[in-house]
Amino acid sequence: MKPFVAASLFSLLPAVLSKTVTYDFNVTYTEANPDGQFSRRVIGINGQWPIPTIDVDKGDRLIIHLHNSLGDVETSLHFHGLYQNGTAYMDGPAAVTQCPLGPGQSMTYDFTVDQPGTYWYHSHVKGQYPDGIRAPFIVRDPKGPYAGKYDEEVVISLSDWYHQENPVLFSRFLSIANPTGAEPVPDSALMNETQGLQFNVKPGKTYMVRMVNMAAFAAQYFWIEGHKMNIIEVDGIYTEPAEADMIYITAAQRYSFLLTTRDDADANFVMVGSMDEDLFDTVPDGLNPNVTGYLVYDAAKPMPEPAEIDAFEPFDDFALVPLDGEDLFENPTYTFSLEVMMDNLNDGGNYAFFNGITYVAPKVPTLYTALSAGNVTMNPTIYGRDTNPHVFKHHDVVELVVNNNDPGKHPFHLHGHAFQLAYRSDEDAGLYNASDSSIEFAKKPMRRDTALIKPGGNMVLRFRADNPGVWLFHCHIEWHIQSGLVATFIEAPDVLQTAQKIPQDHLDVCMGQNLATVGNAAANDKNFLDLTGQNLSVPPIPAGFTARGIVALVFSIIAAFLGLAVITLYGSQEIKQKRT
Ligand SMILES: *[C@@H]1O[C@H](CO)[C@@H](O)[C@H](O)[C@H]1NC(C)=O
Ligand SMILES: *[C@@H]1O[C@H](CO)[C@@H](O)[C@H](O)[C@H]1NC(C)=O
Ligand SMILES: *[C@@H]1O[C@H](CO)[C@@H](O)[C@H](O)[C@H]1NC(C)=O
Ligand SMILES: *[C@@H]1O[C@H](CO)[C@@H](O)[C@H](O)[C@H]1NC(C)=O
Ligand SMILES: *[C@@H]1O[C@H](CO)[C@@H](O)[C@H](O)[C@H]1NC(C)=O
Ligand SMILES: *[C@@H]1O[C@H](CO)[C@@H](O)[C@H](O)[C@H]1NC(C)=O
Ligand SMILES: *[C@@H]1O[C@H](CO)[C@@H](O)[C@H](O)[C@H]1NC(C)=O
Ligand SMILES: [Cu+2]
Repeated sequence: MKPFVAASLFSLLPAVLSKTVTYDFNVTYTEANPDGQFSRRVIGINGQWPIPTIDVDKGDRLIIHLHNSLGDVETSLHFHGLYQNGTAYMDGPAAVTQCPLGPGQSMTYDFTVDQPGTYWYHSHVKGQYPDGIRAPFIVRDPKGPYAGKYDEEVVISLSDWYHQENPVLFSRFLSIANPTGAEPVPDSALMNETQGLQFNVKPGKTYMVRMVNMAAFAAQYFWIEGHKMNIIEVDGIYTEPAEADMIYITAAQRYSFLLTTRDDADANFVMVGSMDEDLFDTVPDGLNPNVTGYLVYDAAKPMPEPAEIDAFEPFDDFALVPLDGEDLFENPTYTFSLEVMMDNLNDGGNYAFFNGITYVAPKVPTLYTALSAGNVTMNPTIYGRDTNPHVFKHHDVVELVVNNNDPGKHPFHLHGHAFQLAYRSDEDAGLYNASDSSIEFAKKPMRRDTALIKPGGNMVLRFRADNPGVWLFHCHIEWHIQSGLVATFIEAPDVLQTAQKIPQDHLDVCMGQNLATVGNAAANDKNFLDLTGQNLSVPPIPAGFTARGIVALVFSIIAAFLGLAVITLYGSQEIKQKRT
């Protein structure tokens, strides 16, 4: 589908030509079979899947008219990695910066894109994008630092794929029948939402490959046999060139690299994406973690098989240096830590927590609370206990320590910013120790919007609170969003009140569903400090019962039903416990 494009001249800047790019997106169900194994219902746009890649130039205004024709469920769009500086209400997460778009409703996203790079967009209603509503979002930069260093640009996405729809998998995942919180394992890996992708290249050319991982869950190792990748951008930030044989790209991360082709067209080469099986509690029999594509020099020649590899040794993104050479921000003015853990609540489900809080959406979108709260807007209480609110003052230098008390890997994402990854520990380093003088921060840290924390490790992120708005911080494994690994950062809400106003059509979305647009997290607009009736999580397991007890109980019930054969089977599969 061709977007409607209207050129317009900024009258004050006659030298700059910017344009308006308009899309009409009608969200509909359709059918697809991207791995060739199973045809299923997917969420598409205008009856198509994969959904369109958004393609704009830096400086363009983007207008998306979104209509929800799903009939039974809500939707929304989030533009992953865009700062939405001055337009916080266009960020998209439901119950955070807008009400969810109900069946039959319409709304418009309208903002200027003033940052170059490789992004993606997806629904930010819990659990929805794995069912298909996800695509790259490219912001070209004809005057950028690497312009002229390559002949062509090309997008390649990676993703994972489930044969079952998310609501079905989710009800099994977060239930007493799954006390260890084992995440559903994808059925296959995809490249550009398909398998066997052919990328036609010419010899002796340089391509800028923009790679996006749009997975629900799986990180992938990626490599191209016989070729090197020269990394120049991560998550919208240009880097000094860095040569890599293999990259590791978590859900939601992006890498752009220059790929220089060989001088002859004597053979074709494989491109391999391989899902990181460490993420899976058990690897189902017959799972193929790989997706193969081809660098096609000559379509008449054979498409080769991938070679076996001994070990995955990807490039370490901590070693990247931003091209602008920005120094580590010094002297943080707001320091805090988030402790990651998983535990069972009283319904037996295995939830995810930051500092003992598992996220529950408020009754009023948090941004709307900030704008309606008058002089109590800086008080975190009004945003509700289980939105896990943290309020920053304008221009705070924020230092966020994340301690991973969980044996899993998590790709953490911050909306509204690219943070500096000041420090990242090795696996099992334990809690971050600020007084340990052997810990060295990066002097010119890589900035990105999604970073992997290692199992049992920690990391230190810094950013400046120079973008008033309400920004989520969450794990980008969709299962963990759904089980609550989300915190809400409310940045300079006092400044926000004087600078930003919610568009009427966004307010109408709430009103059309009788949802409040003012008030605290409990929708109380008379007394913002009274949170009576706020949405809260399932309560903890009563004292005397332990999570381990529940696990034991459930397994003994299963055993009683299914007999000894099952116990033997589980025992031999080596189930990784989420916690001890
Ligand atoms: C959206 O698509 C549905 C299904 O094809 C169609 O019935 C409906 O008229 C479309 N709505 C808009 C606003 O385009
Ligand atoms: C991958 O898909 C995108 C559209 O999403 C397309 O622009 C691109 O050319 C495809 N890549 C290759 C190598 O075909
Ligand atoms: C996945 O690809 C790697 C690299 O080619 C290979 O070593 C491994 O055996 C493959 N796994 C499967 C199940 O095909
Ligand atoms: C919060 O409360 C409202 C109103 O009672 C309810 O409709 C909504 O589903 C609740 N949301 C969550 C996430 O519990
Ligand atoms: C906040 O505003 C309320 C009502 O607008 C007023 O009564 C109160 O004194 C104000 N509090 C402060 C600390 O300014
Ligand atoms: C933190 O580091 C300091 C300095 O090396 C050390 O004395 C202290 O024991 C460490 N604390 C913990 C909890 O490991
Ligand atoms: C937002 O814009 C202001 C200038 O209007 C700038 O100072 C600030 O750095 C920007 N923040 C981000 C995250 O882009
Ligand atoms: Cu996670």
